[in-house]
Amino acid sequence: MVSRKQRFRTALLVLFLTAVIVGGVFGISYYKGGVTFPWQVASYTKQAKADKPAKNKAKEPKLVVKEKASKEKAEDKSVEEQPQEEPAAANAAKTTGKLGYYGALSVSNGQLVDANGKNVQLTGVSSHGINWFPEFITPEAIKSLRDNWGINVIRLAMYTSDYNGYCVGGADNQQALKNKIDDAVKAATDNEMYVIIDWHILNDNNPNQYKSEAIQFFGEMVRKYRSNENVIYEICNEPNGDTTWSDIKTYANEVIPVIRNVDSDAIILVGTPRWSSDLDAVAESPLEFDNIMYAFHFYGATHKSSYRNTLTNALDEGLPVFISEYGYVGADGNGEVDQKEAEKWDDVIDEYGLSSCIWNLSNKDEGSALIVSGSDKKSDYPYEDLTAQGQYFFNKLNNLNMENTDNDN
Ligand code: IDC
Repeated sequence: MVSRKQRFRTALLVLFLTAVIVGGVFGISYYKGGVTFPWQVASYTKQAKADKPAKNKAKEPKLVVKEKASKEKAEDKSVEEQPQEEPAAANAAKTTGKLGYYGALSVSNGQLVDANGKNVQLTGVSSHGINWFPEFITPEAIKSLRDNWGINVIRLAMYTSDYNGYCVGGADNQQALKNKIDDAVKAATDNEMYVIIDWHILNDNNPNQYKSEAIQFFGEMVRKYRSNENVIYEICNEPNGDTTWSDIKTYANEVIPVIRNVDSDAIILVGTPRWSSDLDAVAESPLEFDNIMYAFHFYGATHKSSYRNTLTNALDEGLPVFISEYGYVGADGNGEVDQKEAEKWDDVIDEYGLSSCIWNLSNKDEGSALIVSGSDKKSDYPYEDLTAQGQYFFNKLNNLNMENTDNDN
């Protein structure tokens, strides 16, 4: 028989064990956070309410950012699909290719040649005076001429005596001109182009007038650009008035050694009497330096067959000639393109593979400017912003570049 005392003890033990087991299970669960006791509900709800906006806050900006980002992307896409998204160059007139870059050049048998002795033809534009229209000679402008028109040479015309010229405008002006040249040489180099530094004498008709300035200037230039194989030095634009070839020789024989002492093989262009047109006098008594070319300039509406004969006679005699400046308009830089003469001149240039720079890259209101005077463009010119001479030149480049591209294939 089980006594009452024993039953009572057993019941107490069962109760105790149950309490231990139930308590243990709840304890562990509570510890792990898996059980919510009724007394906890109120505070949990409070906490949850407090947490929720916080969580939303943390999420919301993310969502907003995401939404914005994807919206922006959608907007980007719609812009991308529209052709005008490409900035300034979008409606620029572009030729079909680029003229070649040939590395270091030299003069051999009256021809400009590359390292393999192959004839090289440089075709490009001359600036107007960099002291006159500096805004047309920027790195962007030079790059756009290379990319859009495909030219492979740019001439930097720095007047010496006319309008803020190097020799008459003071020290600050000189520094500004040298800075302009430096930016342009760097841009030409970056874009694999040749660049001509032109000592643009004109109303100072005899180069000996500023000979010591020229010596100083070219000395400084050649020390700066001695390792630039693409830099060409033009030591006097257009001697004129009663300046003779003998005067020019005196000048050249002093200035050329200044360049040669530092850069023994740079190409040097030398202006010739009567606004760089008298090659007969030169052919009779050329300079005794290597890698020299003589400048010949023509303006088609003024200079016709007798001028062309002078040029072809000199070329036939083997004189190295560079057309460092020309126009299809009048010699005063104005008037209309003479279409018939332009074609005849171009035929000679093509036949002899001559290098040339057209005058001038500006929007001055004159026939020789390449850009119309109403245009505010300084690079990436649309075709309709080109003058008659500009359009004629652009069309010529397009044909040249097409030939160039064909030859490459
Ligand atoms: C002209 C410019 C003109 C400027 C003038 C200054 O086109 O805007 O007012 O010079 O005298 C040259 C010269 C070149 C001339 C050009 C046209 O090298 O400087 O530019 N020309 O006259 N030789 C023949 C013609």
